[in-house]
Amino acid sequence: MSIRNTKLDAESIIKDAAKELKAPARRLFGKRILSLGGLVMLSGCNLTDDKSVNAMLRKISSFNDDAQALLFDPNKLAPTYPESMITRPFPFNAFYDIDEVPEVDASAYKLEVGGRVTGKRVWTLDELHAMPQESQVTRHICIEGWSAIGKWGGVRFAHVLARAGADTSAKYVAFHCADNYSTSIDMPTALHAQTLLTLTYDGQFLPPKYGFPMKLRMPTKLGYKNPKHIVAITVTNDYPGGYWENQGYNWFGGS
Ligand SMILES: Nc1nc2c(c(=O)[nH]1)N[C@H]1C(S)=C(S)[C@@H](COP(=O)(O)O)O[C@H]1N2
Ligand SMILES: [Mo]
Repeated sequence: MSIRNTKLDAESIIKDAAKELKAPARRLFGKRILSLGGLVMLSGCNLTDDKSVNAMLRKISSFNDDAQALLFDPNKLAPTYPESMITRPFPFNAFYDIDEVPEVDASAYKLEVGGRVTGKRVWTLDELHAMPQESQVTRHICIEGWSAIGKWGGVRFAHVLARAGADTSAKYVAFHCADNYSTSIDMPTALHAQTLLTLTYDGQFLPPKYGFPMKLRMPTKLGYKNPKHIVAITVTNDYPGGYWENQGYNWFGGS
């Protein structure tokens, strides 16, 4: 957002706020909110200087997360597609180039589940493969402006959480990855029927570029919320943030 030296520029404040206020929240308030008066009312901020404008934008942004969470229907399924529509080759994306994809050693690998859990905390890949497997053909949407249809297979994340004895009244599930990527999601999405801890891509073990040994796949969330190379999962009430979320991407990240 631009620096204002002398007087506050109402038009640019409204433009910035509109950007923060993504579609679901905008639907809640209609067009009325997009006046300076409406923003003052919603945020309780005075907007007398740049500092208060920034505080207002931060509030609007977290309000947007809250509104998305409120509007999230845990029983609504994302669209699925026939296998003939799979995008080939499926794109690779990460915060680094493809030649820097981490190599995770399958035999030494252990998944750690911690935080608010009372059950199984350390998992091998074999144990995950031994659980009932499901697959889905869904659309992955990246915030950078591309989308692609792919086929992932794995274990329902709700089943993993159940065996881990997770406190499903906790707010967040956080993920730490072998490449030091991180993200976190809301519990209703973690328990959604299409949220899979995937071990395969298109019928093969997940190749390194798509996140070996596992990627959490959620067709209800944007690409950056879908962590690859997961090594640790934490159930928590403390807001965990994430790699892109800490740089300003919307935390809820619904698609
Ligand atoms: N560990 C890890 N997970 C990640 C990322 C990453 O850089 N590291 N990038 C995210 C983003 S922005 C996208 S679009 C998808 C890309 O997944 P793909 O390579 O299977 O297409 O992974 C997501 N998960
Ligand atoms: Mo992305």
